[in-house]
Amino acid sequence: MCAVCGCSETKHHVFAPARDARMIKLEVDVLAHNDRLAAKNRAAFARDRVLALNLVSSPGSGKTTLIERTIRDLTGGPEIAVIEGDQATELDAERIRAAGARALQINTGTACHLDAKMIEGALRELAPAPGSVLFVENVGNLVCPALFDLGERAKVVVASVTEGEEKPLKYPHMFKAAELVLLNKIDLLPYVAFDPAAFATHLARVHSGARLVAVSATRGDGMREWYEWLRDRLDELRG
Ligand SMILES: Nc1nc2c(ncn2[C@@H]2O[C@H](COP(=O)(O)OP(=O)(O)OP(=O)(O)O)[C@@H](O)[C@H]2O)c(=O)[nH]1
Ligand SMILES: [Mg+2]
Repeated sequence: MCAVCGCSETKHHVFAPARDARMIKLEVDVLAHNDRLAAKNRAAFARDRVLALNLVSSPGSGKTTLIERTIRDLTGGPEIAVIEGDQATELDAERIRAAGARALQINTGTACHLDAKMIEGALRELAPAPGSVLFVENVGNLVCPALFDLGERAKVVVASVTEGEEKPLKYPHMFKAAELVLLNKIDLLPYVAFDPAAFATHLARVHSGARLVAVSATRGDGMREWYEWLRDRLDELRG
């Protein structure tokens, strides 16, 4: 019998063994080291008045599509540069360049997230212009990128209506870390079982301070509100 819930399945509840104290210490050290580098990146962004935003999501929620549209719609506005994070390929960086912005691709190999050191190296190469917007598209993953500060001004979660409205409850760390949540692909609402009101309730439960904007990066819904949010953040930075 399962020792946890009493069901008849002996292997129903399998927990990871308690982690060795040395492993936890290593994890704390890695994060502390990352935080120190992130503070350096943050100071560099502040000095150059670069608005750095860390876009995080599960794979395929529409981060690159949203950035592509933003670049095209804001042509003539603030300069936009992009750091792309993927385990492999240059595909997203190529899409960004085709949309008209400078982009640098980081391939993380087996790693599931970008870290502050990778951003520090990328900044040397990309050198975003003073007063510009820097989008960092993180590796598609709702878990690890929540832990790693990159020095960004804010994390922006791009969720989508094809992922299920319970995601804020299942991945609370990511949604807690986000200042803004863009709920993408709302053009698909007629075709999927997704309850936007329930999503908003779940988000408010894990992070009442997060702003929620419903968008469609392909059809254009809600993009004006996203651009207003961006302009407000740029105005804050310029003082
Ligand atoms: N219907 C619809 N499809 C969308 C929307 N935004 C993105 N897509 C589609 O979703 C798929 C994934 O989009 P991407 O922009 O590549 O997603 P991503 O988050 O960058 O993906 P990864 O970088 O692999 O994590 C593509 O087929 C897009 O065309 C949207 O607003 N509506
Ligand atoms: Mg992408």
